[in-house]
Amino acid sequence: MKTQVAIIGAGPAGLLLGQLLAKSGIANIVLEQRSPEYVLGRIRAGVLEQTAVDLLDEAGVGARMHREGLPHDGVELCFAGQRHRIDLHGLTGKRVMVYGQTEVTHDLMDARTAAGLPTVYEAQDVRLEGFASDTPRVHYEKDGVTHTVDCDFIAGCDGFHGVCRASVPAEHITTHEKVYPFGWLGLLSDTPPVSPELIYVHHERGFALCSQRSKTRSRYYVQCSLQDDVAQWSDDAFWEELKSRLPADTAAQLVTGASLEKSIAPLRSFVAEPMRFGRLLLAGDAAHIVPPTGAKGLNLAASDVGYLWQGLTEHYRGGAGGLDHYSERALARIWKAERFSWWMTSLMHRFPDTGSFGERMQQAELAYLFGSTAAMTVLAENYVGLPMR
Ligand code: RFL
Ligand code: PHB
Repeated sequence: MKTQVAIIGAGPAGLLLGQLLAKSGIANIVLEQRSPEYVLGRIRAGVLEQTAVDLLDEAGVGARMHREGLPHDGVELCFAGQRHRIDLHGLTGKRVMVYGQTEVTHDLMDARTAAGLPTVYEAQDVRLEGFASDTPRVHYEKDGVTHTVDCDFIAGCDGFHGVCRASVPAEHITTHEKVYPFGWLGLLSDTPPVSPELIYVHHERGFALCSQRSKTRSRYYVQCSLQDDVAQWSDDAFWEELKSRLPADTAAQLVTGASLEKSIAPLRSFVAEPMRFGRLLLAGDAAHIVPPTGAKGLNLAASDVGYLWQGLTEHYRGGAGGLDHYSERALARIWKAERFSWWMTSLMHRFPDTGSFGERMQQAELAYLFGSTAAMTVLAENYVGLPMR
């Protein structure tokens, strides 16, 4: 078959790009190696910046998000047993939207089906060819048959472990990486959130996060060892560990219940540069990873897609330059979000080598933060998301 843009990966980046391109009259196909059920079963992000909300609206998939999502005006940080609120809206005039990645993906999948746009799930052995030329191709296997897609561009939206970045010859790509010596153990439950806003907790036993998906569904995390096996963590052990890291009055209000999902995520900072290789364009986790502490991963995937959509639209309208600046524009925003996510992670977690000096530095930084409107504004403007330039 022939199309204009072959999109690899049906995560939020691939599906959002497909929807926006279709809106601009640009033909596209999405090739995804997993089943739709598998894609929807991954429990990931929960916080959307206004920029991501605007792009979902632009793609015409925002209706349920505005009905069911929870706008949050603030966020809390807890240290030395004290909860402190950052007034996001008061400090920046902006807020964030709590709406799960699962729901975003669901809405995008439904819109793609309703628009009759071609999507191939369980596309195996995707291979890229000729992206250094003007006539790239993608090959894949489905039900034992090999298929070929001739296209103008390949959009690599296939996540950190995908085939697109891996297809770039090593001499054309530079990577930067930091791996953190701990993970996050997450638990999802049908219990009301312990507090109306998110609470990020600094504690000597390790970091914890109280998040949510709705007024009746909660998502909690505790920092854990990378050697931990999720099977060793009973629900009771999780709740006990979480309570031990919360202030006593907050722990007393925590409603516990059976887990719907429990998993361990490693933490990593990673950037690949550039993001364009001839007619292959990377977007989202395929090009960069942030530790989840700043809630930036899904939001960066959305802003990459925003820049890519603008670039491809300009290209097809005959305007020069849009795609030439894609990588540079996207990376300028990515590096700032990498910095913020690394900073929040460094501030809030217990590291093996934190020691008493490191602990005092974290305490001093947190004490400074809550004594300074300037410092709180810096945190708030990064948390709600920097503007797309
Ligand atoms: P995805 O979601 O990984 O989707 C990539 C898709 O590509 C498919 N694929 C392939 N398809 C065809 N052929 C191949 N060879 C393929 N290889 C892979 C995969 O099956 C998949 O469907 O990447 P995308 O679209 O770039 O989206 C990125 C986001 O998923 C990610 O950044 C966020 O989930 C990160 N993240 C968070 N981001 C936020 O903005 N706010 C948060 O609150 C937040 N919390 C989180 C997070 C990530 C977490 N984990 C588990 C990593 C919390 C956690 C715990
Ligand atoms: C989540 O709800 O999964 C979540 C929220 C905020 C974060 C990370 C994850 O920083």
